[in-house]
Amino acid sequence: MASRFIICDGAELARLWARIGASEAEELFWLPREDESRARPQGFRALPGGLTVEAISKLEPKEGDEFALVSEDGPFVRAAVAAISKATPGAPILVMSDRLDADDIPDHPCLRRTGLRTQIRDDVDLDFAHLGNLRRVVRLRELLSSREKIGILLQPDPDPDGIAAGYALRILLGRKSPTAPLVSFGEIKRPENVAMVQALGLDVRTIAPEELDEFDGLALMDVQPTVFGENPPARVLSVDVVIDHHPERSGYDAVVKDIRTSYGATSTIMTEYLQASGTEIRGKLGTALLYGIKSDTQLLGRDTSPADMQAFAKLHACHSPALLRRIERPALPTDGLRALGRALASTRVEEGIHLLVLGRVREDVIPQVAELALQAEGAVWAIAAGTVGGDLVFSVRNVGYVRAAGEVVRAVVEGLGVGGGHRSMAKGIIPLKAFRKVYKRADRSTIRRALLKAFTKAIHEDD
Ligand SMILES: [Mn+2]
Repeated sequence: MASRFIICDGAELARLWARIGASEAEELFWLPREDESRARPQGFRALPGGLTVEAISKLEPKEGDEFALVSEDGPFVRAAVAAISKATPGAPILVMSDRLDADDIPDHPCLRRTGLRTQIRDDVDLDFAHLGNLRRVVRLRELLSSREKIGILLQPDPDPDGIAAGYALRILLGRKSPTAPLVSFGEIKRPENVAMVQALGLDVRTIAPEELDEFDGLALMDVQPTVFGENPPARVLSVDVVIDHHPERSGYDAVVKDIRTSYGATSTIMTEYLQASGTEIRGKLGTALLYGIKSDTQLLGRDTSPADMQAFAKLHACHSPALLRRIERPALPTDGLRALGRALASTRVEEGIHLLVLGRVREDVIPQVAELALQAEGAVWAIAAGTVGGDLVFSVRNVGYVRAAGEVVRAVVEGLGVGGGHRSMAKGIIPLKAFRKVYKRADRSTIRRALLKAFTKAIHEDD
């Protein structure tokens, strides 16, 4: 086993180390300072002859052994690094100090600098953060435990973050859906969100505001009361719980309120609650929260905080990859596959644009086909279009280093329909009526010609 030679500058630092305790691989040395007692700190040996090449050589360092220098004194560190370099060239050195300047640290090919007391400080702060979360969980449980039926209210057309956070609250309260249902004033519309609740076996009930009367407890997740229109129902202006990460609003009362605007997702707050209270995060819950964070932060891109990263890492270790795949890649219906087959039969990539027109399909097929289309050789842009109800719906993907997909789609639908998105993914909807007004017909070859022309123009507009 490789050794770690810990060399402390003076008895005070050595005693600090001794109180924390050493691991088996660590050999502890100390050099007495002139201004302090020469009494040997427990567990430490004196470095025979001081900070010299000979003294280091006597330790017989082997390949793989490491050194730590614990000191707040520049000359000490410089002398030690010089002696170690001579005795065992290139040996790894960790300098532990809170006060040294960069100038005090000599050049060395394998040296890392870290804090000393600040290391403990960070751990202590982290533990107090856990304790703060535990306190909130205790309050939540005290407040709600005696209630018969708690409504967990999400925003209208709930998104994955809200759904996951609401589900996490239910688990945290030790309840099941009959006594803590997820409810919303508007149904889930986006097909990928419908796929999420189906894969997870969750139910989000759409209710009218009057139906809130059946609950003797109300918690708002990923939303605040004044979001519900100009005149929100009175019942939501005075609630038990609000947990959210959107900008804080005024004009309502909540007994327990936890709003963290620096967080990328409410799912992150809930992950911290679960961890702090020692609640087991099983595959289904872990997957829901992971997907909630992923979708609200666009895979840890926009608006991501270190807390989101930590929660993501924690959840990644306890999610179900199979379940996540089912959410992100919902099963394709066979008629959707046939439409894809027809479109692929005559496919071509023109000037980096790969456009597939599918005809009438289920809406969730379209984004999946766009993902696939981007894999074609030479494709920089992929567009999948299909007819859903009375609309022409299309999904757009690009390789990421070109004009933002959202901007392109907004240019394409201008005056015809609605659309938008982000850097590398976007969606547009044009009512067939509006399309026919401009292009006379809405058959597949007309759609293909029209979209190709509009996209080619929009993509190159900035050049
Ligand atoms: Mn959110």
